[in-house]
Amino acid sequence: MKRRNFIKKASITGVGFAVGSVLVNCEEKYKKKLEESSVANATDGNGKGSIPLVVATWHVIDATAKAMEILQAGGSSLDAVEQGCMVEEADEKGQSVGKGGLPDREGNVTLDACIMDKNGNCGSVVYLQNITHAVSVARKVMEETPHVMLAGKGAEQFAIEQGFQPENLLTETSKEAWEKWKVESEYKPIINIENHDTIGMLAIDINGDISGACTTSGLAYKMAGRVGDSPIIGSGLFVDNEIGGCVATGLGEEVVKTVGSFLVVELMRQGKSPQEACKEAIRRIVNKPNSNYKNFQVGYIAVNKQGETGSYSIHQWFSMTKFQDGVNEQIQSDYFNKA
Ligand code: SD4
Repeated sequence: MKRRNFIKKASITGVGFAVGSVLVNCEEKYKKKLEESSVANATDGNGKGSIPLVVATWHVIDATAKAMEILQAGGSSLDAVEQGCMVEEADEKGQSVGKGGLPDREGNVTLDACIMDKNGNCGSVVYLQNITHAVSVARKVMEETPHVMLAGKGAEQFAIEQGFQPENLLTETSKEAWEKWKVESEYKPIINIENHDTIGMLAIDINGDISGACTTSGLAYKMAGRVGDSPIIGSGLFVDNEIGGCVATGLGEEVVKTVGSFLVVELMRQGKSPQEACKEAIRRIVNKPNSNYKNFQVGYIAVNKQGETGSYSIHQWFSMTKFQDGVNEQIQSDYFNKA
């Protein structure tokens, strides 16, 4: 097949989540994890709570534990979300974040990340290669440059200048998965469950200040050059220290089209609880004319200034990890598609 046709075909299936197989896979993988965890049912939101508090997308108790360690020692929410996300970035077994992330269809691991602080400052990197801790580079962009976002080679060069060590992010396992994908699925990519493991994290420190971060290798086998929602402030992440914060996971294109995280924070500003706000943001996606939401997943988690939390997704098996009041637990998200 000619390359042009390959791109066209692959982009249809490669950017969407193949719902049948994905949801089956989701069920197997996350059901097991959820069963193993202490699970609270989140159908009515996740209630009030105290600060400090940290929440993150999916099942990442080591990451939330690290973040809470910092918060309990009196550290800032900004340090907490950065270091919490770094735990997942460094974990080679996680094939959707940092080192070991699944590559694009040309075999390149490209990372997207962003961070936002209590003052509304933010930094972001897109299409970053060869640097494991994309979230830390995003923080450096925020703190050391007059810019908000750096991309590609420029971002990599900046990271190296800042002392980050370049390394090959394509592990043997991810390389093998990519090679298998090329052989078996050249014209019809199979969407792997690992596509769902972007980590987005929100924290409130003992001063009541909110920060957030998000980091991912994006969709596996994406087109070269593709950037998702995760590094886009307002889409993958938004924090307003007066109101609350939100992070997104799932099919980034759909999150970008609805500016999802900003929407959730604005809905909380108008009086909705984090749970109601996440639900409404999902409703905006599924209620679009001709929405093919049955074929993809999107999930949001949110916190408000009072330390209430919420999470909501299109399909079942999205979960949030929450560390609050001494309990670090995985919470199954409520979801739209109950049919
Ligand atoms: C993206 N939103 O690149 C990310 C993927 C993701 O869990 O969230 N995976 O579109």
